[in-house]
Amino acid sequence: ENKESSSSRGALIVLEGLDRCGKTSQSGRLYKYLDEQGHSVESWRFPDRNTGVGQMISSYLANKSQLDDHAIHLLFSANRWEKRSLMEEKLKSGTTLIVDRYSYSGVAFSSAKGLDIEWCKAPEIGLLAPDLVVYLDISPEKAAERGGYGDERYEQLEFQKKVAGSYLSLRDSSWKVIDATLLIEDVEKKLREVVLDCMMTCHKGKPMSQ
Ligand code: DGP
Ligand code: NA
Ligand code: NA
Repeated sequence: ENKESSSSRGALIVLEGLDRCGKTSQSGRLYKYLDEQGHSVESWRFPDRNTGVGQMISSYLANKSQLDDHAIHLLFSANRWEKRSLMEEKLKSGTTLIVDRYSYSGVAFSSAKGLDIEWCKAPEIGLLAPDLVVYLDISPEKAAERGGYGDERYEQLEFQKKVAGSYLSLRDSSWKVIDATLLIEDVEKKLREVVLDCMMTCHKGKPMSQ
């Protein structure tokens, strides 16, 4: 056995999907499971509303402030950049991160407003690349039925339809797509399977990608 490859890093696991796809409950359940199994794991989310930038984003989402579409796009991206070094540190020290939304949300939501997709992708270049992207798949109509949306800016059916279209064009064959309309326990089970599989690969010494 090669010592080097057994000194393992953590996996960067990203969950994506429309608002009300169940991402947040699933990341909580996944975190609890992995933690109980004795893995070093943390649950993260973007936007991280606790930072200064995050508070500006939060106020924008609550319709308490107005910002140019490009300006808010760059703030969401900055919010990921300000966590980048900590993220890298955690992964290198062997902690797996379950991240609720990442760069794909940035590109999907802003390009759904009509911003140029390449322009949207540019500020994300250089952030850490996920080891796994899981898309919790639900139609915008079904998502809207789930106890209704809150008051936040993007929680509107017509807009979510555009976001769904953007996600579809961003998806590639490496994404694991899980039917988010299954029973919560079944989604959880499928999620565990793809995540454990990914963690095995990382533990075999797959290098961290940029
Ligand atoms: P959440 O806290 O996951 O409910 O996210 C808040 C809202 O912000 C949600 O509608 C998704 C959207 N969002 C998340 N990340 C980004 C981003 O990077 N850019 C844009 N434009 N919207 C985002
Ligand atoms: Na939301
Ligand atoms: Na985000």
